[in-house]
Amino acid sequence: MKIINQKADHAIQVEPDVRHNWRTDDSIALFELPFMDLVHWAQELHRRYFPANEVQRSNLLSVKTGGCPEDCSYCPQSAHHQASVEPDKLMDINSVLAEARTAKTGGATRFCMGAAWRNPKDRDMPAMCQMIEGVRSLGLETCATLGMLTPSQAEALKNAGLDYYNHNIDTSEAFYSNIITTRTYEDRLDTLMTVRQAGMKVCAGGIVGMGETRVDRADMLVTLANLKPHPESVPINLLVPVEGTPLADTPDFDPLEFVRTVAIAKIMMPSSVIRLSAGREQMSDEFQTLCFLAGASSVFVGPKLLTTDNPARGDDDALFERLGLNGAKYPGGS
Ligand code: SAM
Ligand code: DTB
Ligand code: SF4
Repeated sequence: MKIINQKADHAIQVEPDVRHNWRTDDSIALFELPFMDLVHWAQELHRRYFPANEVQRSNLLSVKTGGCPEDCSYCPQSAHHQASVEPDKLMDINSVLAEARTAKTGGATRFCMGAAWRNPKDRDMPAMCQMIEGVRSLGLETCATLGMLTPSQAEALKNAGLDYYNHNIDTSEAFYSNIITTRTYEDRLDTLMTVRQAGMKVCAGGIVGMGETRVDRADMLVTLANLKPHPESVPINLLVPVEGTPLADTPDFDPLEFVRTVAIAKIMMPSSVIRLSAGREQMSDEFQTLCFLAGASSVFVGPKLLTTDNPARGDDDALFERLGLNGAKYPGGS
């Protein structure tokens, strides 16, 4: 076993790269590594599995907004909170497809449809399946995040051509009840298993900066990294504090600790795509760049996430150009 952490007593197993026997101690030892060693290791692993200078772009659309019966304390769409999101009904298919066309023109390769549901009702399924079929026929990969699923709903989505299903564990099991009380951690893991059994790719991650401890972040990553197989896609969200939600006044999170979390997600799940998800609007270009260096290789593009702001397309294009990402020519300096 190669010892990576020279300062700590705990030796970190480094081979094989992809494994499912992570312990909290391992994850904490990673958090304690010198920043440069950690980011260097994450970047090295990233390059073993993915092209070095490519960042995949997904586009999010809220197809059913607000009025959600769940009480997730970070979420402006919960009916339990007083955020200014107006509840809306399920969008019609033509409007969804118009958004998908715009997303494709803007360079997105995947289109993710989100709904503020605890779970879809069976009567919503035909419309959802039509949307998925329509988006797929435009040549985009499809993703949906609709809450908990029954096995037959998962199968219907798979048959409609859904490539990815997003369902986050959000935080550690220990911290979870501080954030959500209307469904359990176990419910979340069950949904992930249902998605996997239906043969779809799994997108599962969490949120950083909700007042959790480093041990909670370490534990959240252990839970994700011990899923077998690993989720193909792992979104790491920085909390977007929204007025009217219980987490509105949460203090700003340390950017370097966020970058560490991204790097550790990459080290623990090197063959998975780590997505730098919510929170980019609050980040500087330099902060985002450090996340890419730490192995994040996907972002949400377009001016809105579900209900909150995301960087304008032009700003993202300019950053991609400055970094020479996705074949952009590195511009001459002025
Ligand atoms: N209702 C479905 C569910 O919760 O599974 C799907 C949509 S829900 C908005 C998708 C994910 O967005 C949540 O699990 C959470 O990780 C993330 N999210 C929601 N609000 C957020 C916020 N204010 N900041 C960061 N991430 C957020
Ligand atoms: C994920 O992990 N983050 C995205 C997506 N999956 C669905 C959602 C972020 C939502 C941020 C708050 C909002 O815009 O309402
Ligand atoms: Fe509802 Fe999803 Fe928001 Fe929770 S995160 S309140 S389930 S929309």
